[in-house]
Amino acid sequence: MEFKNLLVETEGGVATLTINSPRTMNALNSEVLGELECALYELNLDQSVKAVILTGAGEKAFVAGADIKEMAAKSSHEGHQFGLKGQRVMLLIEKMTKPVIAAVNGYALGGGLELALACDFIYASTKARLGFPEVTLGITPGFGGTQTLARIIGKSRANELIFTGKMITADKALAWGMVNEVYAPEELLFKVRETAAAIASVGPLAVSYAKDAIASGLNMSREDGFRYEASLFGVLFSTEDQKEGMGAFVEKRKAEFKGK
Ligand code: CO8
Repeated sequence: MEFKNLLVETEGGVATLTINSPRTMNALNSEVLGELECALYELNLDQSVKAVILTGAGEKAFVAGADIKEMAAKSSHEGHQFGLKGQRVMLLIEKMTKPVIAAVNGYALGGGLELALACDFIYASTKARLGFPEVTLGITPGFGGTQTLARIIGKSRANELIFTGKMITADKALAWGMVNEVYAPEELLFKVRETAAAIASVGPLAVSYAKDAIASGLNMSREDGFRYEASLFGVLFSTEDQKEGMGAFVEKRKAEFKGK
């Protein structure tokens, strides 16, 4: 499918999805959100894709937020609908059966930071600046940020970031546990691709079930989470991938996983 605001490239089981409207700092308007929903849905169905990288075009921004110019004139009903549309994209990323890694190459603000946080983990460039400036516009985060951030960095740090609207550096985000690694801008995509390729080389069903167990477990009691983990673990023993993975270890050869 052709997109006006996105680039999709796939190589070696890794898809790179680039939001491509650098003149507006890759801001999320209704059209971009609609395209993201379609592209992510398609990538989720594509069995040849084992991991997805999400990044922004240009040198300045990952995504500088929801499109303020589009939002400015919205009615209460339209604002609600817009919020739900953005939340659908965030939830879709979380529910995808393959990992999505955010390569945060510049500003990740408001809806842009919500998008990055919806991914399974974030690598950032030293140029990245992260924050929730919504309060400076008289609104709150609306694509799930108030819910997601505190679960990742804890209530106190989430409060400080959201109440002040300030931006933090990539190093601070690393120290706060929002991003996993920080790299020089010219290294970022190479490093993200390296990690995505490592994920693409292992058992795709195992990765998918692990993603499900970790994400679902966060919304369960520990005991229910243990039970859920055990049931997924059991199901994997009915797959060809488990036979292949363990067989290859015993036969001292590289496993050839089929995702079955
Ligand atoms: N929306 C629309 N346009 C934007 C946005 C944005 N979020 N960010 C940047 N742009 C545009 C600018 O308007 C400018 O366009 P033009 O050249 O036509 O004037 C162009 O991108 C370049 O921007 P700047 O000239 O401002 O570039 P600077 O390098 O000086 O500054 C910043 C970069 C710091 C990123 C600055 O542009 C900025 O502060 N942008 C706004 C950041 C922001 O407030 N983001 C949060 C938006 S609100 C949000 O995301 C809510 C999500 C949930 C919504 C739920 C609804 C219910």
